[in-house]
Amino acid sequence: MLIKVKKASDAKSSEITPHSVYLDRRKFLATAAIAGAGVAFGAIAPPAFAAMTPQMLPGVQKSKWTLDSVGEKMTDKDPVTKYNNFYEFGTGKTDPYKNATKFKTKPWTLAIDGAVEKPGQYNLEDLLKPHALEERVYRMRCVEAWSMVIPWVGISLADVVKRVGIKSDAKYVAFETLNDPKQMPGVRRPVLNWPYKEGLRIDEAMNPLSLLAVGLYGEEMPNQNGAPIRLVVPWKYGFKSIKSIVKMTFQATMPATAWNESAPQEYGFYSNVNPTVNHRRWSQAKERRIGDFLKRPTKMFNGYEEEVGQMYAGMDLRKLY
Ligand SMILES: Nc1nc2c(c(=O)[nH]1)N[C@H]1C(S)=C(S)[C@@H](COP(=O)(O)O)O[C@H]1N2
Ligand SMILES: [Mo]
Repeated sequence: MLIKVKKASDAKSSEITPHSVYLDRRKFLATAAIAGAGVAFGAIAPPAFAAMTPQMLPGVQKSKWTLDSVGEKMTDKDPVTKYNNFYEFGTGKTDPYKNATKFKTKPWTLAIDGAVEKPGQYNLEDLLKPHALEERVYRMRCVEAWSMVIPWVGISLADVVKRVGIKSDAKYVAFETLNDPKQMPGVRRPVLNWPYKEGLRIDEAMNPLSLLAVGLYGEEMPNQNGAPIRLVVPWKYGFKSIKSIVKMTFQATMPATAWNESAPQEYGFYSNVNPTVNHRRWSQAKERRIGDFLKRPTKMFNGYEEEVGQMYAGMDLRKLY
């Protein structure tokens, strides 16, 4: 469970960082109980914020990551789209759903630069056109110890990397989110060192699990989930899965990440889900699947050890957290 060191009212705004924001325990339990009882999550958001009818994505193919392969229940679409972390639109869990309704994501330009054969300002639609979209059902685990099972739609990050052709000194890839104070009320305050930044080692980026997602539940990505394109790396804590990406830079050095800059002793570069390494302020041994009442044990690499474990062989994951 989250442990708050101080009351929110005690903290200066400069100290309020996303994962240390106060989460009222009773409110959280009540929400979990409501979800457990099968009552729509929509009850917590006024109908005025109801999004426009979502667009179905055409030609989505099945992948090997199906609901059967996960072997668990899918999380209802309501909590997936109404209980979010997207600090650019506010630090409350329902803020992104409420504040991102007018976010403009078309047209969208993705800059790809650094150690690549074909750098450029790519129009997102053109970049995606040659690739078939596939559905992948992944378990997602937030560092705040809640989790969900989400049917993403997207393409392998590796496919995009191969298309732009990386050079031999591309050891890492850095990602950046849009930083637009006009559209994103959250970036008007220095909650994080904007723009939101993330990074992967190049072998992590090339791992077949790494997904550039453009939708969920067969539909276009809702703004609050990181439209029009966001990363999904399900063996890492949720904050690695950076939303609304405008830039990918291939480079020789380990990229700075927003969370590491904000609290280096709590958030490292790797951030692999690891039940044996606690967060500085709470245990990571268990998680609450949204919709369940009881917690369940967290699995090493969020249950994806077979697919990703080899990349970390010989590394001290206590130090390289
Ligand atoms: N740009 C950006 N990306 C972000 C975040 C954010 O605040 N800003 N929050 C992260 C965190 S902490 C989590 S748990 C996931 C949540 O993704 P979801 O809302 O689609 O479940 O997004 C991640 N990506
Ligand atoms: Mo998270």
